Amino acid sequence: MSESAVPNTTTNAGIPVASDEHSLTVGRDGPILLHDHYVIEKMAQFNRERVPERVVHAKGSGAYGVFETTEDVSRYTKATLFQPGKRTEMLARFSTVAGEQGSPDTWRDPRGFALKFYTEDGNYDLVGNNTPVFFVRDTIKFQDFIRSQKRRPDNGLRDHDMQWDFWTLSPESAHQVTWLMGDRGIPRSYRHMNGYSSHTYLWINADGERFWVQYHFKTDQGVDFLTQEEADRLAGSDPDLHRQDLYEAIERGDNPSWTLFVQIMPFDAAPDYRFNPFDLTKVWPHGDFPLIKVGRMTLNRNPEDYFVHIEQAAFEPSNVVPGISVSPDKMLLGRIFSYPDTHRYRIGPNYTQLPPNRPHVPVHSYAKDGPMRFEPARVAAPYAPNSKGGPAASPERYDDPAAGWQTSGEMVREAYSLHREDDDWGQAGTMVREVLDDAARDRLVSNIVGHLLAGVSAPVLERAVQYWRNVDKDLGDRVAAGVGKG
Ligand code: HDE
Repeated sequence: MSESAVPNTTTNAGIPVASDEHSLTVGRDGPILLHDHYVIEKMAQFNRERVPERVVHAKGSGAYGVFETTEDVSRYTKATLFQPGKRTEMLARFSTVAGEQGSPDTWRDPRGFALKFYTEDGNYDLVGNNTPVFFVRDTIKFQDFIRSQKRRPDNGLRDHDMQWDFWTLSPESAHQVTWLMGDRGIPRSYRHMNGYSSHTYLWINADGERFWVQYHFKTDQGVDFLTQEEADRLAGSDPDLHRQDLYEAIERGDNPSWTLFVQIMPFDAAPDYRFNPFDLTKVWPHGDFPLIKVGRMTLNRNPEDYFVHIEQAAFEPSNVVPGISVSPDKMLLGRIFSYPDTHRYRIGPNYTQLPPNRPHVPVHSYAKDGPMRFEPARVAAPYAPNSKGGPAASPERYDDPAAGWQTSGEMVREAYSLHREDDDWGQAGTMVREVLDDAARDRLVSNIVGHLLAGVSAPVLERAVQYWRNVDKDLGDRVAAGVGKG
């Protein structure tokens, strides 16, 4: 063996190869030989390097870290990761939504805020966004919504007319579009944005008492944004800005952190609350349910391989652990199906064995075989029940995490029942009038006008003006003047 400190290149089977530069040929100038299996391996492997990109949230970045529960919220949940003093290893992936893998990080878009906690009861995933609300409130409209934001089938171009056509025909989008067109629509970096569960979830304490909960991860770096002009410039000069920023901050030990707060609603308060608490287009004003501190997440380790750890990361709202359950939010319930389904297609049915997805606790599942399976099934018999000492589920030990509330009624296709103050424009208008200051309102008008002038025409443009007048009369008038419809 050579004295060199540099290891010899090998094939994927570990066999030393003779050249990095020359294929095996018949004579110096002769044809390449089919039995040069190393060159074949290189070409074949290359052709298979890509897995399908995520159908949404394709461009992302992530890092590992730790979540520490600094406060005592045990009276609301028995989830092990939220018990006082508990430290739980975790993975975070941040993303843009509508663009593709190579899209600039600074395009106006919501940002994904996906977290995986490797708890002692298995993986807990909280797959949220940097906004507390969403564009639609029923799963059945999600695919249409996304198609309106992506590329046209005829020319492969993105099209603002299509985006506003959908939004203006879907008034429930107004709250989220107000967020999107405002400063939060382009964060300065992934480190400078908050993360939200967006959905309402259920927490269950050790006595079986239940609470509705909303999560808010507040950035300890401070919320900061890019103006449209800055973002447009950076999209050209530095399309991977946010990926680079996150990576470099962690490399230099400037570990970003977020403080987790929750809003807690007593279980029985839901039916009479002034807003439908399961409608994803609504927030719970903090005056109604104040923020309660829980702990802090800190990202402190870059993945050693982007593809292995971030591209193959598979987050799924179906991963809830004892002490946490889902709510009757029609979007959340749709997502419970959708995420494991997309993972099976995108990275294969044994995706939970991949490094970022592997739980940090032993798996006692009866799953068996399938493509790319490398973990032996560690069960005494491949079926349940069995009398061979295999794992056995016991309702006495664990409640069903997917259960937690009761329901009854006719089967219907109808909107949520309206609560006292439910409508599509109210919370968006409150945000414009009471949350934004004058400068932020000016930027909102200018962002909306700029977006509308980039390809939106009649009749969509007229509808867009009316949409903003419905949110806030003054805002709508300013938008109308800006697009020449005043
Ligand atoms: Fe997603 N979403 N989504 N989504 N979503 C995906 O899953 C879907 C929704 C969110 O960093 C996909 O693995 C449906 C809301 C994030 O890997 C897919 C509905 C929120 C990520 C999918 C929604 C999100 C995704 C694509 C409506 C915030 C990136 C690839 C019912 C609360 C996760 C994948 C990561 C990714 C489906 C709505 C957040 C297709 C059907 C609401 C952060 O399964």
